[in-house]
Formats: sequence, structure tokens, C-alpha cells
Amino acid sequence: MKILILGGDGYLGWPTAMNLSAAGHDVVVVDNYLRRNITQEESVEPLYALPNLIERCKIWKASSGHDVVPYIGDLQGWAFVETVFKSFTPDAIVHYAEQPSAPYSTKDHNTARLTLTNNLLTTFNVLQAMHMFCPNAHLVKLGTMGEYGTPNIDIEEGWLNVTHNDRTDKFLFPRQAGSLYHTTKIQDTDMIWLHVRMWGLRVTDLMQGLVYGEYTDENQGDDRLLPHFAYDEMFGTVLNRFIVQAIAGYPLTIYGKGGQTRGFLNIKDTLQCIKLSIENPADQGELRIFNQFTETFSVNELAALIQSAAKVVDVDVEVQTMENPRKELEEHYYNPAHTDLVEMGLKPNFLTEDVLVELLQLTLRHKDNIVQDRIFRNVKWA
Ligand code: USQ
Repeated sequence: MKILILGGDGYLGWPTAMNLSAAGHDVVVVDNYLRRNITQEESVEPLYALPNLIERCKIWKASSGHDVVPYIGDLQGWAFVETVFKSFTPDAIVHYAEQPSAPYSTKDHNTARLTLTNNLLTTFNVLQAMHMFCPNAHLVKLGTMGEYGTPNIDIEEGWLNVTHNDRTDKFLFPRQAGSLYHTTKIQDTDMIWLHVRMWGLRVTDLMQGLVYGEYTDENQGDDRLLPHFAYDEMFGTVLNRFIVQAIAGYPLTIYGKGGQTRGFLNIKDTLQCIKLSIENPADQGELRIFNQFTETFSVNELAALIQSAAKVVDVDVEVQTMENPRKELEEHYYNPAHTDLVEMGLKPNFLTEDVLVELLQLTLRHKDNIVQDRIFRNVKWA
């Protein structure tokens, strides 16, 4: 298939590009280096430096023989979008091209505005381009489990049957996010649903949990092909942050009571889910929604797992409970369904001690790069 990956330089975009090209697909990647530029501006660069997207494509070609073709540009610009879609006309599009940090989206007016305009305008342009240039293509859009928030009822996979005054209909499951970033993902879903109904587009919207890990089948043995490893308060997610904090001798930063519970998955499982979705596409005029995670943990449970795994590499880890900079429930009910992708063939890679030890060892190799003041800057939700 001809597959276009938007956000191809990102934590998930680059591993997806290698994985799908290794599977024999014809892959084009697009990126404007938004995340690289923001992390430089904010002085929160990842644990190790990595080649840029053009260099990565050359390294991958030399080691695997597979072509991945890079386009560098901003998908908010219509002329650029037209060029990409007219020259490639994809069968499938994987859309990761968004500002992905909740704390960054709440930092100040400029960062909130950038998140809103970047995420919504990019999704809007992708839908317009599909309608004009490739109406039969399948869009695989990365949403987030954070769209649902933490309601006091079971979370279904995307949809809910509602009976009201003796009549029944199916609606998008109620969404109530906890940050502006997560809200842009809800707005994306709503905009996609409109265009599926209006134009008969085919779309899979993946409500993804928190992804952890660095290693995939394609990057073993060549660190230049790893995804970036963010550990700062804005772009690092909780598990990767705790791994780096453990190695840095920084007490694990548990926000509030630590009962916040989320869905998690290994980066290898993200790749499986994307491939399964692409190779078994949604129907024309269908918005298919899957909850993409394999297991749930509270922040306290994660901290305990990392404390225990760190003993294997002879590191003692302290934890600290700190005032929560976010506005979120710290103890709540959480029971989201997640069976559809397993029924399609997903074979989960669970969070074992071996997986944690592998990440701790990778971090130990780069310990001297850790900058302590990137770990916590207290970006408040207020
Ligand atoms: N947390 C801590 N200590 C930390 C960092 C986070 O206790 O040092 C807590 C947060 O308060 C929150 C939970 O851990 O309750 C998760 O926070 P996070 O920063 O790891 O993840 P989040 O902001 O929810 O967003 C991340 C990604 C986002 C993706 C989302 C999936 O940045 O792109 O959409 O995970 S989900 O969380 O399922 O919505």
C-alpha cells in the first residue's frame, strides 16, 4: 500500500515509518519539526540527540534497503498539503501530526493558541485533501484515551447506545478532557465524524493510552534509529519520566495522591495496532473507534514497579508525593473496554520487569546527559 505518515519525525511517527516500510509498504513521511523546535525553545531537549528526519531516512535505507521518502513542511499550509497529496495519492494516511503535550498546551496564551490552531487546522486540511485527492483512502487518526477523561461509568470503545424517553440511538461516547491538548483531540474526533457523514470518508480513530519504551524490531542495534526519549515535565510522559528520575537520583514525582489511573501500552504494540488498522481498513462512510492500550496502572503502582526494577541495576529509588500542578481526579473509577484490537489480532507486550530494566539500562548509558532542571518546572493547569 502507499502510506503517508504525518508527524513522521515523532516518537511514534518514525518507528511507524520503519515498521511499515519493513513490511513492504511504500512510505512517505511528513514533518515540520514542531516538537524539535519547541523543545529547543523551551530548553527541554530529550535524553539523547538524534539525526534529523532526512538523515534518519538515509540511515534506514543503508541498514535495511527500504526507502522512506521525507517531505519537510507545515500541514497548516494548504499549498504544501496539496503538493504532498497530489504527488503521492496515498491508500492510507497515519495522522500523528499534532502538538502532543498537555502541560505545554496549558502553559500560556501562546502555547495554548499554537496547540489549538496547529492541531485543528492540520486535521481540517487532511480531511479536505482526502476529499479532493484520495476519497477512497483510509485515515488512521491518533486520538487519545484522555478524550474520555475519568467518568464514573465504564468507558466503551468510542460509542454509546443511549435510551431516552423510550427511544434508542448511538452516539459518540461522552468526552470530557482534562487539558486543552486533549480537548483538541475531541474537537478532531467531532470534525472527523462530520466529514465521515458528509463525504463518506473511511476513518479509524485510535484512542491511545500512554506509550512507553524505545525499542522496536527495526531499531535494535542502532541507537541512531531510536525514537526520542523525552523526560521533561512537558513532553515526557509519566513512565519514561520515572525511569530517568530513578537513574538521576531524583525522587519520583508523584502528583497529588497518585491514584490517577491510565491505560498504557508498549511502543511495539502501537506499531501492531497501526498495522492491524491499516491492513483491515474501516468501510467507506465508517468512523471506527478503538481503545488502544493493553493494561492500566495508577501512578503509585508505576512508581512501585520502577522502584522494584531499579534494584536489578543496583539503584535505590525514592518517591515523593507533591502538590499536583494539574486539575484532575486523584482517586477515581476507571474501567475502559479494550477488546476490539485484541480480537483483530493484537498480541500485547506487557510491562514486565525485563522491559523496565532494559529502559533503565538504556538510561544509565546516557546518565551524563540528564539535566536536572528539565525534570520539574511546575507548569500549572491554572
Ligand atoms: N504524572 C505524575 N507525575 C509526573 C508526570 C505525570 O504523577 O511526573 C501523572 C499526571 O498527573 C497524570 C498521569 O501521570 O495523572 C499521566 O500524565 P502524563 O504526563 O504521563 O500523560 P498525559 O498528560 O495524560 O498525556 C500523555 C501524552 C498525550 C497522550 C496521553 C494519553 O502526552 O499525548 O494523549 O498521554 S492518556 O493519558 O491516556 O490520555
